[in-house]
Amino acid sequence: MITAYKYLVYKMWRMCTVQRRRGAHMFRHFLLLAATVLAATVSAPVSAKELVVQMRNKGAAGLMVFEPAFVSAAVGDTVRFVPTDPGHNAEPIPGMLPAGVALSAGKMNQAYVVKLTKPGVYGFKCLPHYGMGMVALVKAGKATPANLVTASAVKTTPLATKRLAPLFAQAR
Ligand SMILES: [Cu+2]
Repeated sequence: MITAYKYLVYKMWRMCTVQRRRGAHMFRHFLLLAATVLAATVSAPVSAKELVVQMRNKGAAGLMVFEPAFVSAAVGDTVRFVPTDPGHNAEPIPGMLPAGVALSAGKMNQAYVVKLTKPGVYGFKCLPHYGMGMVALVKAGKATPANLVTASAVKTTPLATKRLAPLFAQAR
């Protein structure tokens, strides 16, 4: 009888120990998971995106187009102009960049990558087809661009002006 009682106590104690160990084990797992999630949240800020604009001979808007012609991005994002069709380049339209931003011109038939370092609107043209209205507008940041008024006042070719109007309207 005493032996049986002892055995029962021992058994209960064992069960408690196992439960406690399991509990500690689970708790450690939980801590590790929590730490991992926290680390991922803290060390990985909203990752910067790369937005692609194609340079094409023909698109939905007609002949000689950047597609899409309007890009809404975040500061820190990158825009990559890719030469889908040959015979194009991308370069900034003078007077259509945020204050303090200077960009070189892209080369013919080559990808042109622009990092959006400041908020505002960035206007681009294809040099050979500027007269045909091959232009693109990039907006960086959510707010109404500080350089929207000055950028939209820049004199461009008649067809570029025509295509830029709805793009500036989207940038507001
Ligand atoms: Cu072109």
